[in-house]
Amino acid sequence: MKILLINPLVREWAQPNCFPSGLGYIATVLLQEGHDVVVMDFNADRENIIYPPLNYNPDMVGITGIITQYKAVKRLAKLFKERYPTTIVVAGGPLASSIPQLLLNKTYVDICIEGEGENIIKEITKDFNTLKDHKDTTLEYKIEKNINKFDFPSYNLFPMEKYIINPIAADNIRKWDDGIPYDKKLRRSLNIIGSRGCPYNCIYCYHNYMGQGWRMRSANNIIEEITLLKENYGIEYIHFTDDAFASSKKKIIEFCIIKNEDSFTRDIKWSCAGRANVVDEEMIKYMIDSGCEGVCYGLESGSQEILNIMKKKVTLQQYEYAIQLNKKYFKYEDYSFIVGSPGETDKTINESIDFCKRMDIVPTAIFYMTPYPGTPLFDSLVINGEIDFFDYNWMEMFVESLGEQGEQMIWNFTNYDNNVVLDWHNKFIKETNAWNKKKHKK
Ligand code: B12
Ligand code: SF4
Repeated sequence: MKILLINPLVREWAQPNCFPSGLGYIATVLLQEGHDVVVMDFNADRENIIYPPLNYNPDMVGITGIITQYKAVKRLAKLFKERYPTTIVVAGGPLASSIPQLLLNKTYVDICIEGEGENIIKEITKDFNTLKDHKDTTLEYKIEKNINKFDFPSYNLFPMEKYIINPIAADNIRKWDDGIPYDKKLRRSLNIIGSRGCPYNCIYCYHNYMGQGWRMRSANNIIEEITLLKENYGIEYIHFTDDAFASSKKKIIEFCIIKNEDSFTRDIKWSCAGRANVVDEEMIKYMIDSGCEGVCYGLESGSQEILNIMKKKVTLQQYEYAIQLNKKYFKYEDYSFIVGSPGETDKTINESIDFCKRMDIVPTAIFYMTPYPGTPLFDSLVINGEIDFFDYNWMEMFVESLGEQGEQMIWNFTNYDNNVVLDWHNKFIKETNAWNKKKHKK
C-alpha cells in the first residue's frame, strides 16, 4: 500500500526540538511490511514543506498527535481527505488514544489507534480491504512485553538536522523563553525512548495508554541505537524522553555498566527524567560514569499534603535527597512544579515557594493543574458529572482551548477564585525566578 505519515506542527513558538519517536516507530513497521512510506513533517519543515504530488493517492494517511494538536490534526485530515478522497485517515498517539470518539465524530479521521501502535498497524494494513473494514472504529492497544522487538525509528525518512541542532534538554537553557538555542556550539543531540509505560498513577498525568507495566529496552538494544545515531548523524548527546527512564535502579545500573564498557558510545552524554523515590548515590555514580549529565524531576509541589493528593508516591525527604545529589554531581538541574491542585491553599503555595528557596532551586517551569482527557483528574470530573465526555461540541471547545500548560488556567480545582490561583502562579514564578515567564502562542 501507499502510506503517507504526518507529523503536525507543535509548539509553534519554539524551534522543532523533539523528534516524533512514535511516528518513527510506526514508519519502521510499515516499511518492514513492504509498504511504500512517505513522511511529511509539518513540525520540522515549517517553511519548505514538500507535498507529495496530487496523483500520489495514498491508501492510508497516518497522523500522529498529542492533545494540543487537535486543531492541526483536524485540519490535516480534512486537507488530505479532500486531496485524496479514497484514502483512509488513521490517527494515533496520545490524542487519538485519549479522545477517539471526538476525532471519529468531529473530524475526517476514519480510524483511531489507542496506545502502542506497532502491532495494531501491522494487522490492519495487511491489505486495503482490511484497512477499510476498520473504518469508524477505535482499536485498542495490545501492549508488547518485549519492546526490543521493535526496530528503531526510521530516522532517514525525517528532516533530522532540524531536530539535532535544537536540543530538547540540558543544553537549551532558553526552552521556556523563545525556544531558540542560545549558542551555535550546542552539541548535536536527539531524544530517544529507552522504556515505555509507567507503574505510578499521578492524577494529572496521561500515561497509562502505554500500559501500567514499565518495560525497559535491553541495554544492548539502546546502545545499538545510540551507535547508529552517532555513526549516521554525529550525535553527541541523548535525552531520554521516557515518562520514567530512571525508575528501576537495577536496570539503570545495568545500562550504565554496559554503556561504559562500549568504547564507541562511552563518550555520548545523556540525561533523563528520574523518580526521587528510586534514586540514590550509588545509582547516580554509575550514571555519571556512563555520561549522564542531568536527571530532571517533576517535583510538582513542596507540600506533602498536595503530593499525597496528586498521588505522587514520594516524600519531601526523598525530594531533598534527590536534589542534594543533583547539586553534588550535576551542573544542570531541571525541576518543574504544578499550581492549583485540588486542595491547594495559600499555605501549600507558600510551602512550595519556601521549599524552592530552602533547597536553592530555580524551577524550569511552573504549570497549572490541567485536566487532560484520559487522566485520573479528568475522569473524576466526568464521574462527578462536571464534564460530559459525549457532548462533542463542548468537548471540542474544551480540547481546542488546551495550549501551554504553564500559561493558561483551564480549570480551577481549588476552593478559591480564579484570580487567586493566577496570583499564586505569578507569585511562585516571581519569588523563585522560574524560567517560564513569557506567554506564547500555541
Ligand atoms: C516528547 C514529548 C513532547 C514533545 C513533542 C512530542 C512530539 N510528538 O513531537 C514536546 C516537548 C513538544 C511536548 C510538549 C507538550 N506535551 Co508532551 N510529551 C512528550 C513525551 C515525554 C514523549 C513522547 C514520545 O516520544 N513517546 C514515545 C513514543 C514511542 O510513544 P508515542 O508517541 O505515544 O507513540 C506510540 C503510540 O502513541 C502510537 N502512535 C503514535 N503516533 C501514531 C501515529 C499513527 C498513524 C499510529 C497508527 C500510531 C501512532 O504508536 C507509537 C509507538 O507505539 C510524552 C510522554 C510519553 N512518554 O509518551 C509527553 C506527552 C505526549 N505530552 C503531553 C503534554 C500534556 C504536553 C504539553 C501540552 C505540556 C505542556 N508543557 O504544556 C506540551 C504541548 C504544548 C503545546 N504548546 O502544544 C501529554 C499528552 C497528553 C495527551 N492526551 O495528549 C504526554 C502523554 C505526557 C503525559 N504523560 O501526560 N511533548
Ligand atoms: S507523572 Fe511520571 S511517575 Fe507520575 S504517572 Fe506520569 S509518568 Fe508516571
